[in-house]
Amino acid sequence: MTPGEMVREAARDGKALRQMVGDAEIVPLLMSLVQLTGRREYLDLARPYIAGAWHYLQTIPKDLQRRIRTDLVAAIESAADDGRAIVDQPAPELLDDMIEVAVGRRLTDEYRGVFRDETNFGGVDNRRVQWRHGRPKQADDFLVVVIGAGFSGVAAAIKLKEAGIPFVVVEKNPDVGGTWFENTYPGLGVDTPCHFYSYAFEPNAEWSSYFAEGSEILAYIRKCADKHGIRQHIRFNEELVSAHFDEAANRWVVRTRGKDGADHEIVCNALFSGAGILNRPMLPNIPGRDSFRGPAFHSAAWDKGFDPAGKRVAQIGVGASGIQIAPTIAPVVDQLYIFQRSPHWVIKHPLYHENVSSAVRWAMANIPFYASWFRFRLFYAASDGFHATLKMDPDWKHKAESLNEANHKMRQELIAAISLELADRPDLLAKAIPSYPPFGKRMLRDNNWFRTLKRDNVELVTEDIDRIEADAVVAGGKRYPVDAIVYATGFHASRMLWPMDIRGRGGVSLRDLWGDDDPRAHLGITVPGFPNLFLFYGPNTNLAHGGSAVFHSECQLRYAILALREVIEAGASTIEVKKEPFEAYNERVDEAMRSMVWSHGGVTSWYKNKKGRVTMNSPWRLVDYRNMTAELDVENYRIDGSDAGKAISNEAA
Ligand code: N01
Repeated sequence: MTPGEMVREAARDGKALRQMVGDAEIVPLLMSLVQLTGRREYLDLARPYIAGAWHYLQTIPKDLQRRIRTDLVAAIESAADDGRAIVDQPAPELLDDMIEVAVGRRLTDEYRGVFRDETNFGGVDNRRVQWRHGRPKQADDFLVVVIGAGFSGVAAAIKLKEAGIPFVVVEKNPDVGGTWFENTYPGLGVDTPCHFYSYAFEPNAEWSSYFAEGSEILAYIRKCADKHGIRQHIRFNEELVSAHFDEAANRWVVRTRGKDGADHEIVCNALFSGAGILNRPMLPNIPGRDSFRGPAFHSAAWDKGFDPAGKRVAQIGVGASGIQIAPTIAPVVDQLYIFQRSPHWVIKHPLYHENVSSAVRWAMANIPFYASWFRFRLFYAASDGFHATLKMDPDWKHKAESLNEANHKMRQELIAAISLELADRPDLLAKAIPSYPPFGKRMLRDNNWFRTLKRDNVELVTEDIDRIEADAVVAGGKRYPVDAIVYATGFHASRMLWPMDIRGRGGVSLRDLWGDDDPRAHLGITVPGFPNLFLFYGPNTNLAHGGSAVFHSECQLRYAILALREVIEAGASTIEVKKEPFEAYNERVDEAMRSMVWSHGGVTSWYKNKKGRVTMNSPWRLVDYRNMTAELDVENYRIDGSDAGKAISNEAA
């Protein structure tokens, strides 16, 4: 709906309008009011009471809240009555002030672009790439193969369709969703606020909670795929096995394998990888693993027929998956042994289990700009705010345990919170506090974790696992008899795109270039020698300070489509990043990473490869990465070949 349609709709039922505005969140309401009226004085009145972008960080007095709510109802009714056009974009200075009040901090100009991308004012997708002179005819003869129909692949399909570039998606599963389709473990959910962990171009007013369960996220991805009509472009149950670049033809030749074992070939111009990095389960090399006789499975391949009730279960691993599984199954199992190799930092979040009220959901759907401000506030709250505190201060005295004053303060606060939780269990306290600085490994949300550890039927085992036997896990010389084993042991993330065999110019494969675990790409997206190959969630693009992988995907996708626009409009065949900028970018990444927490010597994590290089994470703030990828740095690319008259069959699309 346009803002005009929204006000007319909202004003139709005055009683509902008053009631919902009476209960919805005050700061997004305030922003809607300022935007509808253009009156800045409300900002000045509220500014002193907003300390941050989470809603619990505002203390706007009740009488001021009443005034904002009453005036907003009046503004909506008057806009509906006089039918005047509503201005989508506030003037730049007013917008800067609004952003400052909304997030409780003055943001620099560099955030204006992110704001435009994320807020979608008036339903406009500001990341959308437009053809410069209308869609060129040669776009008909172009074909993109997208690997995977997870969050990135579905977005890629939607955006390629919108641009009118033919494509086909190859998906190994029978449905869309990627990791959200594959993971079905008990307690599955997201720990990034889902109003931000969703496409900016497809806001969802219906999220039932701030941090949705896995099934709701999967339903959202399915809904987006259906709404945009992309299912008919997806070849389900077909896995991409290999792809090689045919230099004579300037084409990618893709081989896929169906569930029936039959191989297929697709010839295409460009390859988009939405394969992700968290979908090849890693089982630990523990002696005797195969000798176990009971059910044993990875968290990402949960045995749906397994009923944990009354069983003795071993859970190996306490990462983001493990911390969701244990609290969910502990109440029903007979005994749960949790094997922890090293502790994670675990933090409480006041909204982690909170539902979104019906008034807020109504406001998102019916009050102009409300949803945009709601999203932007969450974007800021969950992203760059912490970044500066994750850099090592070279003069810091407590280098082993923290990085700088702010990080140290956070450490102390976390220890205080854990100590409170485990005050009556000093044995657990000693095992629960990590020695490395907060944020070194992925920060985990407290999902009743410490309470779970204290249960009578739960034991936290921190001795090294010696071996697995037919009916037990043996650790530190002690046998723990179990009926089932859950491996919450993570993924082969560093082995990016494995086990696919992707070969570029000269038959060189990504494995030749990257080795087993040292992936690199320009901006995490393009690789020299691999023309027209674009990676989403590629090297050094995982977000570990905060933020959302979906945000990065949308940045990468825009960049990839900008690159295709360059090739297609020029009537060329290929675009390929040059070696020098690729190397220079990776040097910049490594240089920036050296001072970030993830490089800390005391941390082991899936972010680092065997040599200790951080290959997974982005060292940048979200705003930096957005601004680096918002335009194509065309000078860093070679655009070659003429495709005139060389149309390929794109029947596959
Ligand atoms: O995997 P992990 P995950 N013996 O690699 C332990 C995303 N995600 O599936 O820390 C014993 O984090 C390992 O121990 P250690 C998110 O990005 C998000 O949990 O290496 N233990 C660790 O405890 C996340 O970061 C969400 O010492 C062994 C655990 O197994 C990523 O996915 C939910 C071992 C692995 O933890 C991966 O998370 C779930 C061995 N041989 C996942 N090998 C949400 O948004 C490994 N371990 C909520």
